[in-house]
Amino acid sequence: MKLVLATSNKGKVREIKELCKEYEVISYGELIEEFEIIEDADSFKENALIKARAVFEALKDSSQEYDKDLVVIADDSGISVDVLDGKPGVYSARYGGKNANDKENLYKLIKDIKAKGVESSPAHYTASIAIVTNKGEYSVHGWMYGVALTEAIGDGGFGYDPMFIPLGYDNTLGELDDEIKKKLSHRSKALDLAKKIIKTF
Ligand code: ITT
Repeated sequence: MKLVLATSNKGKVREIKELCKEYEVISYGELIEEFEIIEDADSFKENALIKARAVFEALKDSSQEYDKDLVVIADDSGISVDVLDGKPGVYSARYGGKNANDKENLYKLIKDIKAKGVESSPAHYTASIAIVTNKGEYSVHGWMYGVALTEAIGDGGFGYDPMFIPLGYDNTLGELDDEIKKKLSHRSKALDLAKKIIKTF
């Protein structure tokens, strides 16, 4: 079965391909030209559904790519920091400004935690995975808890990983092996649940 990913985030594509080796996984940009999707909901769940629906409809419109068993998957995710009352949360991708890149978002978050007068704060990642098919729509979630630091260490992973230490470890996801993140991550937990649904198709 082919799974089409409704994302243009290369870090997510790499991780989801790694985590779903039993399926043929392709990003929608390999099928049609990528387009802007406005994620204006206030929950991870709704934003993931917006992305999956938009790509499902776009593939349906581009008749040559459409088949009735099409399965589109979207991931909406982010980091929530306790000392910032859960920010940036659903705004994680735009925390450093509308067109901010991963590094700008990361350093803005470090600056804001420092401004609270602390060196670290409990934090967690959330991932909502939406699945859109002809048979219906489905949503699942996964979480990873840990500590957000006021420094970036290591260059593994992507996004906020260099400032995040998962619970039970002493190093950031920027330093830890990819295999460790694979076992612990919000994305892998949500995908484990998504696979239980996909298996029934
Ligand atoms: P798509 O919407 O195209 O999927 P995006 O990057 O805009 O790509 P989101 O709206 O879901 O994706 O934003 C997620 C943000 O949270 C983004 O800034 C990521 O870098 C960050 N993020 C999500 N999962 C992460 C992870 O596993 N490690 C580090 N940062 C992560």
